[in-house]
Amino acid sequence: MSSSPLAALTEALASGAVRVVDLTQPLSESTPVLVLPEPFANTPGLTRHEISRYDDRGPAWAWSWLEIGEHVGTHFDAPIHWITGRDGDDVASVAAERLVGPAIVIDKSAEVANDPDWCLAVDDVRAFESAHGALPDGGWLLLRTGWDARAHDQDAFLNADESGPHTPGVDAECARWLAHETPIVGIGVETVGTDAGGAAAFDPPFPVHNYFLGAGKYGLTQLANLAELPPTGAVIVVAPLKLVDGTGSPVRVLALV
Ligand code: 23J
Ligand code: MN
Repeated sequence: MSSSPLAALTEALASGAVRVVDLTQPLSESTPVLVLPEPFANTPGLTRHEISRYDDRGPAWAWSWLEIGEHVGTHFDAPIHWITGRDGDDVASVAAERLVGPAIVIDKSAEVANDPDWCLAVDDVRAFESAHGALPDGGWLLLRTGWDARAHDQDAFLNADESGPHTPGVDAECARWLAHETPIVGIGVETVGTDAGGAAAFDPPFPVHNYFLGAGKYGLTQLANLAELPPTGAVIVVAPLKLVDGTGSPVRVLALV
């Protein structure tokens, strides 16, 4: 028998009783990026600049330097990303304890298959709580929508037409309630941003960003493999770069299941 919780975890990892699920999408030059409408500025995706490749510039080594936006691919939104959180934490200031915690998964992929503009409402979360228990203190709400299946294709991922992008998210009242009246520390989604594609027209605009970051909470985007997680009981490890004054960062997110 194990004498400590971490020894028990080590044994469980070795035996396969606990598995590690990678919730991170691959990061490459073809990773989809957010496109905001005029007149807003947009982020570049990833560009790699080669320094050497086992050649004259470095005979025994290969390395590159990166050009990339803070908010590209599977990434973390820090409070200072939004004006409502401007006096809050930058990425480097986020306490490590806030980056490891319980995750609950609300699966609305069937609803989203019928309506790409579908948004999570307070009643959906209440129904989840009735079935599975209260949202966990210090935890993360992960919204499964099936949108990860589109993550290899920018056009399918953004799903835009004449009226703008059509991707699922969270309605304004639910965003306010989750941020201000529940003990979770963050929300994670499979889409390009934590807000729905139509959220520029919500009141307030981009309510997940507005309320979560304003409350000192966090966002995670472009998650993968949420289908492998149970509704409750997983633990996630969220590891953004410790980027000083960063508003966000590409992140590796791992789940223990
Ligand atoms: C800036 C403005 C609007 C949005 C976003 C960024 C993001 O989704 C992001 O990556 O934080 S919606
Ligand atoms: Mn972001």
